[in-house]
This record gives sequence, C-alpha cells and structure tokens, in this order.
Amino acid sequence: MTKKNSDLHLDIRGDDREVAVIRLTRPAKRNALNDALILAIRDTFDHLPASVRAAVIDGEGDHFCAGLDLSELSERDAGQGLMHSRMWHAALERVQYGPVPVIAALHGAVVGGGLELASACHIRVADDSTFYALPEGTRGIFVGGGGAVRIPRLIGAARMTDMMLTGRVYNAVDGERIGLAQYLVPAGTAFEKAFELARRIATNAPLTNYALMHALPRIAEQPADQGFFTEAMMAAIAQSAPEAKDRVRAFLDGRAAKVQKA
Ligand code: 1HE
Repeated sequence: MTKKNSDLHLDIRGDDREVAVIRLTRPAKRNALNDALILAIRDTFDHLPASVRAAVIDGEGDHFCAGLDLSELSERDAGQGLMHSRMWHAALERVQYGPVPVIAALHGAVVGGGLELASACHIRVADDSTFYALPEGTRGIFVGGGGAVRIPRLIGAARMTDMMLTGRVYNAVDGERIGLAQYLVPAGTAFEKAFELARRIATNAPLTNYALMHALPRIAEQPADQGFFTEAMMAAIAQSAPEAKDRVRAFLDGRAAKVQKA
C-alpha cells in the first residue's frame, strides 16, 4: 500500500505488511516541517493499518529534516504560537505513544524541530553524514515540539543548554557517543539498517513492544518505589499473555534462538 499525503509518503512493506515506511518528501525545503506536514504525521500515526507492527521514518534528499518551517513563523502572535507548539506536542505524542515502535533513519541535517521529531522516535539510526543542532537559540526562539522534555532525557540538560546557547553542532560520531542515536552506520545505509531493525521488532510479542513504548518511559519517570510497583504490574500482564507462554516454552524445548555473543 502506498499513500501520498502532501509532503509525506506512506508505504506499507514486509511479507505481512508489518512495517510502515513514512518518508518526509519535501527535499527542496530540506523537509522543513510546516503545519500541513506536522498534521500529516499526526494523521498517519492515527490511521496506520492494523497489520503494521513497526515503523521507519526518514527524509528524502540530502537531509533528514531542517526543523520548523521558518517561513510560517512570522505570521503568529503569542497565542497562536502557544497553540502551534501544542499542535506539535499532539503530533509527536502520536509518534512516541502511538501504536508501534518507530525507528528514525537519520542522515544530513537533524536540526531544530527535526531533532525534536527524531527524539520522539524509539530508536535512532544515524549514518555518517548526520549532524545535529538546535539553531533555535541563534534564531531568537525556543524549542516548541517537545524538545525541552525529550532531548535532555537523551543527552542531559547541560548538553542541550550548550547546543542552544552556543549553536554547537554535533557530528554523527559524537552524536552517537552522547546518546542522540543508538546506531551509527556508513553513509547511505541508515534506512536499510532501520528497516532491518523494524522487521526484527515486528516479530516481538505486541504486548512486549507496548510495554516498552508505554510502560518503560513512564516507569523511568516515577519515583523508584512506584516504578518497581508499575514494573511488577507490567511484568505480570506481559507474562500472562498466551504468546509469552508459547515463546518461553519454545526456548525450553530448544525451538527458539539462543542469545548470541556480540
Ligand atoms: C527552509 C528551512 C526551514 C531550509 N524553514 N525553509 N531550522 C533551522 O534554523 C535550519 C535552517 N536550515 C539550514 O540551516 C539549512 O537549510 C540546512 C543546513 C538544513 C541545509 O542546507 P542546504 O545548503 O542544503 O540548503 P539551503 O540552501 O539552506 O535551503 C534550501 C531551501 O530550503 C531554501 O529555500 P529556497 O526557496 O531558497 O530554495 C531554504 O530557505 C529552505 N529551508 N531550511 C524554511 N527550516 C516546534 S519549534 C521548532 C523550532 C525549530 O525547528 S527552529 C530551527 C529551524
């Protein structure tokens, strides 16, 4: 299945139509995110086909995403700016807390709102051409797409403060080192790696994927005592699923793969 929605392209792939490939297709503007594109992201995650178990998001052209479409910025007053930021929050919430894990395949510029979008994804695969920046500071504005919440959780508030105060740009190697991406791959191969990971993730028990997307980030924010309790509840629900029992039995019977040395 292929669907073209303005500057967003959705393709459903895999033998069981289990992977959604979502591509920003506005390369002439470096995939800058205007309102229509943000709303298209929201709507796409709201209406993924039921067969989909994992998603990949990437960008056409030389860059993943140049962030907020700055040409729309000057037209907003304070109230409209507030609503605009809340619209981004709602859309990126659908990415982080949507139906399936999302892998961002990064290359070129991952800047401003582009980094906010990437940070809402569950896994980031960056190729050697990737660079990260938060030029909001230089532009006299502030992050508004959830970056102030999500980015410090990846790299710490001190590093984000430095990026915004000084305009510091991280290259692909340093970005992986500080936690902006979990995978670093040769130039031109981020999509391939992300797709491979998506297919692998799609074979997990759906309840395990759900727990990792919806329970883990909440547990990580809870005080330890509450976190331990929530963890126990989630563990009990996950292991009571018939699929979990089948998978454990398969291992004990020698029918499932062992963990291989890295
Ligand atoms: C844009 C945008 C954009 C490019 N909004 N039009 N983001 C930024 O501050 C990053 C701004 N962009 C750049 O620094 C560079 O464009 C890139 C490093 C990403 C790419 O450079 P390059 O040399 O490949 O492309 P270019 O020549 O700069 O741009 C090509 C076209 O895309 C050009 O338009 P044209 O009509 O002259 O061809 C650019 O104007 C256009 N373009 N980026 C609008 N961002 C929820 S709050 C989030 C707040 C933010 O994200 S602030 C950070 C915004």
